[in-house]
Amino acid sequence: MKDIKFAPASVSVRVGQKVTWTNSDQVDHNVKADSGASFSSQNFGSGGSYSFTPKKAGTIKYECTIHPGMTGTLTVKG
Ligand SMILES: [Cu+2]
Repeated sequence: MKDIKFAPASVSVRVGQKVTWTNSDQVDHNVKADSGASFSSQNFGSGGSYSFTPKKAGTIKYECTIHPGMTGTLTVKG
């Protein structure tokens, strides 16, 4: 998370591979799944992070609910 964006905004991982979002901005962010999974982090500040490990293949769309348009896509391959 950098410059009020997910960087990179698209990432591919394998089932069981842990994904960690780290906040490199000076403002709070969060991570909330919109489709394809169900997770929602607390807000966290600079240097904070949140991790999620996908259990099944598919496409997960997620966002930061604080910042409109701050969205990302996680492609999970089996
Ligand atoms: Cu944000």
